[in-house]
Amino acid sequence: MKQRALLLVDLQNDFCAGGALAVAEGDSTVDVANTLIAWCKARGEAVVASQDWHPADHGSFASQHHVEPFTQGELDGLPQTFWPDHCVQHSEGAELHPLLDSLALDAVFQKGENPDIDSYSAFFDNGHRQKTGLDQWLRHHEIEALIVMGLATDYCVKFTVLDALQLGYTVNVITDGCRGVNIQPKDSNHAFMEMAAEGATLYTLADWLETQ
Ligand code: VGL
Ligand code: ZN
Repeated sequence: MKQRALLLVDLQNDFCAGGALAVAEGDSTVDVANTLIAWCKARGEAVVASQDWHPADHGSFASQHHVEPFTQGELDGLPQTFWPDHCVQHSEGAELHPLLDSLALDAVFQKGENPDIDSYSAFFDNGHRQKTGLDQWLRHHEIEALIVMGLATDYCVKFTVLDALQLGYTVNVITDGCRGVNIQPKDSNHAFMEMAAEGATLYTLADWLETQ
């Protein structure tokens, strides 16, 4: 069996109820995460997380451009959705969800620190110009397969999964551990279809636990 890790994407206060960029039912993913954490730990598998971690003047913030949140524009030559200010470094909104079993995390990889470019994927910025330490860490631990879940389905989960596939990882996505922004109502469905088309395998938590 290939060495495997659980990768929890952006389970942060700002994407949950009351947060600056709250996604519907974002909080409901935390129970799924804690179940998977316990399941992985019991098998000696690694558990890692990503954390959106922006400076207060990040270029993805609508406030920096004096436009309405959720409008489209451009940042450093790339198409960009402008977001409400969110996950500002050291703010409460940037913290991992308080009910997440954070003590179980073997490593946390921050992303989105460069104000000039957004960084949805836990592996690279949106221009694939810079890498986080995630790929190195996984290689160092000889991990070849991932279980991925988190927030938000249509942005950070999707781009993390697509990059992981491109980097050669086997990727399993736990769909009920994900929730999306859904600027367009079907964005999350389309994101799951795209992940599957590129080679990810989709499971509900129940299916995963039953079939492994
Ligand atoms: C995310 C929008 C902006 C995410 C992060 O975690 O999916 N989405 N920053
Ligand atoms: Zn962000």
